[in-house]
Amino acid sequence: MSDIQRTLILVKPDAVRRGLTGEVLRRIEAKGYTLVAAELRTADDDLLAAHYAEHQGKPFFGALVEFMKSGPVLAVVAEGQRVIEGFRSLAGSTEPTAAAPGTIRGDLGRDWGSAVVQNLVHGSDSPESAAREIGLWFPAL
Ligand code: RTP
Ligand code: MG
Repeated sequence: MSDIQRTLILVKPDAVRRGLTGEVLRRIEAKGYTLVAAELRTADDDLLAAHYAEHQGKPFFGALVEFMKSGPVLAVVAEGQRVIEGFRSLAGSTEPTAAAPGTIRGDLGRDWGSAVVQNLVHGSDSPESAAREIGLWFPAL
């Protein structure tokens, strides 16, 4: 059954700083997904509070926002059959030390001893999240 989706991907500030933007885009394209939009920008508190609304009040929330605005992120919309699940699979599990080799986080991430987990990429986790997040980052889409 056709289930063409869009997902919101963020190449986080740690990945941009390390020069891994091209590598992340390469993996998305090599998997066969289509890039629909991409923009390099530095997020502000309002955008991040909305993006991470589900994490407000958690102990790591402040450190997460500080990390996410510590430099530019590349916001990307990718499209394809089951791309939401597919990109989460490419990204690997949240914690880079435990993430499986072969995934973005497992191959390219590690624990740096920072206040919050730095794990290179974000990907929407459901169709509802994708619609909400694409609306936040790319209101014109
Ligand atoms: P993301 O939303 O960024 O794609 O990552 P995720 O779904 O794998 O993880 P999520 O649970 O949504 O958490 C969002 C981001 O918050 C940071 N985090 N730190 N215990 C911690 O220190 C902790 N838990 C989460 C990570 O940067 C995670 O990606
Ligand atoms: Mg998440």
